[in-house]
Amino acid sequence: MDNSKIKRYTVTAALPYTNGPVHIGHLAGVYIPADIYARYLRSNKRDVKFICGSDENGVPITLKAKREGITPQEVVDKYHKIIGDSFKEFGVSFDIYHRTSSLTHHQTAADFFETLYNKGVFTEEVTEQYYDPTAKQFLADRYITGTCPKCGNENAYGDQCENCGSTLNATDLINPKSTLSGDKPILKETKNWFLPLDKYEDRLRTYIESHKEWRPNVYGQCQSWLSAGLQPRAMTRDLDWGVRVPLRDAEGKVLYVWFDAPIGYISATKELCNYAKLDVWNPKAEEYYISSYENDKCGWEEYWKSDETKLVHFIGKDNIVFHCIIFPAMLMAHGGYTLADNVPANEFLNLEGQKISTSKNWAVWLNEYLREFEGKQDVLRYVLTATAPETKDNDFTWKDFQARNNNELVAILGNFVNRVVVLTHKYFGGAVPTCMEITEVDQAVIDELAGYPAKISASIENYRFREALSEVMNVARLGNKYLAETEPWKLIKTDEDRVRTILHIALQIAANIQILIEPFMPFTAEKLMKMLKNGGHDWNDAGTVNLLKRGHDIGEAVLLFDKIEDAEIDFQIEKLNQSKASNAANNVVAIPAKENIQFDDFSAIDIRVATIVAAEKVEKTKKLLRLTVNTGIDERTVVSGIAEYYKPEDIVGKQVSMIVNLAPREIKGILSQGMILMAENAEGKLTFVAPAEKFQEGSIIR
Ligand code: B3M
Ligand code: ZN
Repeated sequence: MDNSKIKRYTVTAALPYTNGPVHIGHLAGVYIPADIYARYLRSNKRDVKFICGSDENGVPITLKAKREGITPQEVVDKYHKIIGDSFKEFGVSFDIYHRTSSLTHHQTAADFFETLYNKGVFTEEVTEQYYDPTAKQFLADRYITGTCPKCGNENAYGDQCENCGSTLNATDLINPKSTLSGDKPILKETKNWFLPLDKYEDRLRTYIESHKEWRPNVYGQCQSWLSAGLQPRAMTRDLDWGVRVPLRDAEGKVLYVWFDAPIGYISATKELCNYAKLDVWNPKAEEYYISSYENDKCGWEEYWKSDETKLVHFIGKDNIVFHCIIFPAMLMAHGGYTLADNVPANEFLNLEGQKISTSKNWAVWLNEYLREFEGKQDVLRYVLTATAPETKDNDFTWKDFQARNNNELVAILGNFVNRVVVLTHKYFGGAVPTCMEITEVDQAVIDELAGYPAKISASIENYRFREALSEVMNVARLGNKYLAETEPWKLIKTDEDRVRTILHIALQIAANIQILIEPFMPFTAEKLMKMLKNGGHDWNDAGTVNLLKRGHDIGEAVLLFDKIEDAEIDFQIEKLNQSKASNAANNVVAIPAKENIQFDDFSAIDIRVATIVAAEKVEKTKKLLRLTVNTGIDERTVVSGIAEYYKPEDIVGKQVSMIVNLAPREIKGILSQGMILMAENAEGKLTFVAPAEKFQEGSIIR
């Protein structure tokens, strides 16, 4: 897009599902990068609308409601507030945080669908879907469980088996059951409306290929979708929660959540532009649709239907196809809409080496973080930006969090600002000193400082926020280096005028940091503004050394950051370990029982109580121990794959359960004469199966 033509920006952030709180993965993946970009634009006096809201439709919300015995509206009302509050507390500066259960959204989405329908865009297809005759309802995939045809897991869902990871069609399931009534569902015909994505394939390919500047992970995923060939996709569902399909013969059907959700960006913009201040939608009410509503010129259209508008979608990588293929196809079909100029999707953030998981409570929840690290929102914003998964998945660890706070924020940024302010008060009563004679050293610092705003702008405008933030930190490093080289605390005794110049320039560096850091760490910028009493400056003022006039009184020194102690980090790590432990304890091992055997099959196995009398590692292997075991019948050698869980010296004397009539076999050159029974949990951890009390070796286990 020709940047000279851009008059305004529409910046959207993915609408979080309102079936749970948000965690650091959401912040790192979507909301902090989006906020940095929007704040930067504002600081550059650009016209920007920063749009987000709760994604309140879809099956996950109805499942949550069913599980909690409440209505979907009650679920979304609860989490819309929790999520909205979290974003506010972290300084994510949306211009509006709307919601897709609102009437404005329902009308906007229904209107959009109707426009496509009236243009004959959709194809109508009758397909067979599972229907629960007891609940009198068609069943979405997640409402059907049954036996996985691939691995036998009896709790597979209609769309996926969580045990073996297979993607399934509901009709693949063996013995399908409805989760609503528990009864066997029947296949029943139903009509849905399909968006013929295949018909937009060429236009989409032209659109995508015109954006070779997109991040490789985004561009590549789009190309692979296109080269696989696009298929028609159903844009309606047989559900009772969501935006009702505005057609006479569509009773009991709603818009597919990924059809209405991106339209949520548009309805939020309408709401923001005072499209119509209407009450929050209440599905219990009878007056479902206001039959007509004015298509007013409130300005929202400039943000969605103008080639002078730059549209940027901030999302996580699992939303790429919806924002780069399906939503653009919808906009193309509708006509008149601007297509996204960029979709800087982040990869995923892991936590202590494992995927963040809501269901396993393996996450750092924002509301908990705020409680335990009060006032430290910017520390998390800093760490999540400095380690952002911009081009590949990355890992958040509490030790790294602590190190970056203590060694970067406290030691570099906080330390520089504190020294400058303290010295200004100590030597000049808190007034900005006059800049006397400029030396070569001073000029070099002034010249280097002048180059940072453009450098940081270039990184931000290209969505490289990690790089941009490290450049901001380099300004603080420049300040520290300047003080270390000039040592004003020594010069003050002999050359007061020199110290005036040094502190004058150092204070300007601090004032520049206040401007440059604001998009990343707004709370710190606020503290700096109060400390330097430096208001009214924006990005265009950065890079100069006359932000604070001589004689200007600055405020008292306030520490920008404080050290995070080991105990605070140990507490967080322990909390995660407890999650892991409770997951393991509660996690019913989803591995299904094997095929039934006859009693005789079992009784052929001879299992005895035995005692380990010696143990050693098997050379050149990671997993194997060589055990000498007293079986009560004889002493045997057994090779066992437990070296990653047990040290040889820790298990001598341990009683175990051992199969003694297993044919001997050679393992790594050692004849292993039997098998020690081990239990393995969901995390793959092994433990011995031993008698509850000391027992005679050779006792038979039956
Ligand atoms: N609700 C977020 C998700 O997939 C999804 C984004 C909608 S943006 C229009 O977690
Ligand atoms: Zn399976």
